[in-house]
Amino acid sequence: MSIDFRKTTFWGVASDLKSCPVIDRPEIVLSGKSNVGKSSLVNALADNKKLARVSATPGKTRLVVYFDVDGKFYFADLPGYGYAKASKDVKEKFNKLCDQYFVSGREFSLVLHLLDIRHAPSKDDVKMLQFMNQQGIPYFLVFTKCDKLSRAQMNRQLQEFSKILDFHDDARIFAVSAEKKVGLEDLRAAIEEYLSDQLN
Ligand SMILES: Nc1nc2c(ncn2[C@@H]2O[C@H](COP(=O)(O)OP(=O)(O)OP(=O)(O)O)[C@@H](O)[C@H]2O)c(=O)[nH]1
Ligand SMILES: [Mg+2]
Repeated sequence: MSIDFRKTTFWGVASDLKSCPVIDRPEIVLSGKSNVGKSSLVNALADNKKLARVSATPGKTRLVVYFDVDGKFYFADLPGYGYAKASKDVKEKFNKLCDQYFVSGREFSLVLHLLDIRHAPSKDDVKMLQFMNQQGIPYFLVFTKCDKLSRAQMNRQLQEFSKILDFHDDARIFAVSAEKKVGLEDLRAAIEEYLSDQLN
C-alpha cells in the first residue's frame, strides 16, 4: 500500500462538533497553536500551495477543515488554539472547538502536534501533551519552521523542549520546513508506515 500525498483534495468543513462528519477511514488531526504552520504543513505534504488557506495573521483556520488524502485517510486541520488577538468570544469558540474535538470520543488514528521550533512551548502545549499521554492518544511531534534556525540552534531548542514537555517514550519527533520542503519525505513515510495496518 502506498499513499500518494499529491492526491490530496479538499473534502469539507465543520463549524462545530455536531457537523463534523462521521468518517469511514483513518483520520489524522493536526493540532497546535495558531500560526504554528498546520495548514502550511498540509499544503507542503500534498505539494500544493493552493489547498489549505495559510496566513501570516494568526486565526486563519476557523473551522475544522477536512482533506481527503488519496482516498486512504483524512487530515483534519483544526483552528489553532491560543489565538491572542481574537476577541474573547471568538477565542473561546476556537478553543472550545479544539477541546471538544479531543474529548468528544471521536476516534482518530493519530495526532500531529505541531510546535514552532523557535518558541518555548505554551501552557496549552504542555496541557495538550499531558492530555494525550494520559488518554493514550497516539501522536507525532512535529517541529515547524526549521528553515528559521541553524542546526546548532535547532539542537539547542530541542533540548530545551525536552526539559519542558513530557514526551511519551515512544513519541516520534520530526523537524520540518514547509517553506524549504525539509523533512517532508520522512513525515510522509512515517504516516504511511503508521497507517499501514489500518488500511487495506
Ligand atoms: N519560514 C516558514 N514559515 C512558515 C512555515 N510554515 C508556515 N509558515 C508561515 O507561518 C504562517 C502561519 O501558517 P499557517 O499554516 O496559516 O498556520 P496555522 O497553524 O494553520 O494557523 P491557524 O490557521 O491560525 O491556526 C504563514 O505566514 C506561513 O507562511 C515554514 O516552514 N517556514
Ligand atoms: Mg490554519
